[in-house]
Amino acid sequence: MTSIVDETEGAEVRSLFLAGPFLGLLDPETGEMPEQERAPFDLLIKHFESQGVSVHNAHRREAWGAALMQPEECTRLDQEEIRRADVLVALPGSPASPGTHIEVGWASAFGKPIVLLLERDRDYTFLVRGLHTVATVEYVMYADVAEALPAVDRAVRRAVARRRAAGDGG
Ligand code: 5HM
Repeated sequence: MTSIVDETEGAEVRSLFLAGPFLGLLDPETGEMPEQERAPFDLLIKHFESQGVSVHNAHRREAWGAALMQPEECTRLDQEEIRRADVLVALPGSPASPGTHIEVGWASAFGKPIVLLLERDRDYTFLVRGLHTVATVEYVMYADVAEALPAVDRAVRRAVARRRAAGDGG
């Protein structure tokens, strides 16, 4: 009898931290993220929450720029939430989001599983491209975030399962 091994067995995900470019996307006139820049975050948040996953996202927390926190407030909060999360899902951004790169660094140092969403035909820094050599990383290459959702789900489950199989879920 053939047994089928489910590579995502044990990949229950209760919480995730969604990171991505923020300050660089604010409209200088309004101080808020324009609708089209919010869209991928909004979509991902709704998608994960519809599956019962608790999502921590600073863009939404800070009302898309309308309630921007001070550096002294958001830094500790973000680090605590990443420490608490089962997985970090990040859009490193191209051009690179400085804050997101710090968050990805924290997550890898904490041993968290990481899913990196990389837009096709864009440039990403060497340490993002090579992060899988030192951390549990799944990459999703996308042209359109909505179309990539099934691939994102698979990547999240795979990253979490791989990390747990390695003996540390964080
Ligand atoms: O450098 P940038 O703004 O692109 O950094 C974005 C990341 O830093 C987000 O993933 C968010 O979690 C965090 N951040 C935050 O929590 C950033 C800013 C502004 O830089 C903020 N709150 N006000």
